[in-house]
Amino acid sequence: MEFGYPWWLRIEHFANIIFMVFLIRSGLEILATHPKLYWSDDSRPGSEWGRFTKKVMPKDKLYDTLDEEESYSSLVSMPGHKMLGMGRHWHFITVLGWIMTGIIYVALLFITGQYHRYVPYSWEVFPRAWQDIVTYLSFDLPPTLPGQPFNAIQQLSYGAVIFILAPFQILTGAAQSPAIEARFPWFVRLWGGRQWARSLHFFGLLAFVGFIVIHLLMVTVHGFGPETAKIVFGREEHPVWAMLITFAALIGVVILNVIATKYTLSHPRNIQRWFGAVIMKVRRLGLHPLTSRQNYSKSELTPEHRVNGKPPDVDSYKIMAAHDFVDYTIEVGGLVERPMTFTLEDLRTFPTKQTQRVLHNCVQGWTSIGEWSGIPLRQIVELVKPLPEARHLVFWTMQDTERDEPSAEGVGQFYETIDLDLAYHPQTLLAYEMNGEPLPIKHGAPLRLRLETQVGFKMAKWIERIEFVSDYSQIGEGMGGWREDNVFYDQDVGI
Ligand SMILES: Nc1nc2c(c(=O)[nH]1)N[C@H]1C(S)=C(S)[C@@H](COP(=O)(O)O)O[C@H]1N2
Ligand SMILES: [Mo]
Repeated sequence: MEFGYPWWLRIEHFANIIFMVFLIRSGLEILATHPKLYWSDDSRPGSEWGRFTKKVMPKDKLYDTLDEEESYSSLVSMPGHKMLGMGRHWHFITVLGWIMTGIIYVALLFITGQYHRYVPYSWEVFPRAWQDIVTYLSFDLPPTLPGQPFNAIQQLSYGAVIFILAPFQILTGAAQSPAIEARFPWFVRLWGGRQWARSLHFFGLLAFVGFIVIHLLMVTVHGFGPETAKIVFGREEHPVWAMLITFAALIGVVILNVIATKYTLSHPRNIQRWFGAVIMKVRRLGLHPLTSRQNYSKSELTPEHRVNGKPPDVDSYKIMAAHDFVDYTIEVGGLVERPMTFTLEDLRTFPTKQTQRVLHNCVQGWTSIGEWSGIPLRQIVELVKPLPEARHLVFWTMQDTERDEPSAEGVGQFYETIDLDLAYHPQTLLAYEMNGEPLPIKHGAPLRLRLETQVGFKMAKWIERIEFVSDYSQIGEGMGGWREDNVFYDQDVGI
């Protein structure tokens, strides 16, 4: 069999460069929002094994995880400047492209038989690969394997990147999806937990970066002209042209990144709408149908569950809290047959109290495990009877973000929407207790949503009203929630 550099392989190689650059940069943006890595799913402050921030958090006052966020430069991350929403859009849109390219690439490798070049068919290859490293280190070039385009160390490292590292990165990424974690808790455990998966995903990044650096170095060592000729023309010819075309292509990639970054920073809403349309279709198809089946053991509960969002800082709320929320009511209305109002006592005396011990995934990357009790939302929905045109539920909260969290990027009443079918999921809960105690104020007292297949920001705390609507385009900025409106997240976030 003739091993070469067929046209499809060369196109794939170039597409891969573009996708990898965006994946790495947007991945760093996601890291910046919680620049700490842990081994334990508690994400206990101070227990991180790796930190990529200089910020020191106060010990004496309540801070939330938004205060820990870092702003990285656009030179490092995509798009930079604390734009997690945009980082996520770029990461997910490029990962779709990257996976598709990868599938086509691997399929073509097998169809054409080119895959043999990456498979070590004899144990001999391993000692030879070691020999090759020694040869390189003595500034010499190792011989290629008989009948192969590569030497032993090349064969092993290319094979490992394609067949081990790439799938590893996809799987550790998937292990960070709340929907997948909720439906297949064993899959999270397989990696040693959610924070292990996140840390391993980071090691995957380091491995890719290491590979890219050494790969570029080796291309230079072997001869930049002839080597780039293989990947530009398919054979060793016109080395000078090959070099020029390679440089032009690399400059093209840089220009593409500059334009994409500038546009993303200046028109985030457009990116959110365009990329979101694609990403949400994939999420709705793949992740939306998954239902949560979690039940962590009591011993796994996080002693200090992390917090995001600042409670209502207003007398009416504080007085209500001082009276253990006896005056609290929640209104359920909108497009329903029977609008209803419940007191906390009404909810507590519902016969179907449900308790669940679950992993909470903040969009920022931290996790905690908590026990939540309340009533399944499904039962409220069945009581009020949504009209046929009702499609979404809006959760209005008592939090005025301008008043309560002035550092947040946005103003107005915090709200989130969910699709009606999520309201029917078995572990979708209106929770009034946490870890066996009345819900603490910082976790959303007296009532908060628990939605175990979605990212944390959907789980509105301090709820005061639930409204059934046919669509949410007339609410706020029309994107489906306060976070969607102000920081450009997607409305449906199974990952
Ligand atoms: N009203 C309101 N609800 C909110 C938030 C908020 O800022 N305001 N933050 C959300 C986010 S981003 C997360 S991760 C979870 C955190 O829940 P916890 O503080 O109980 O851990 O609450 C969600 N609900
Ligand atoms: Mo969050």
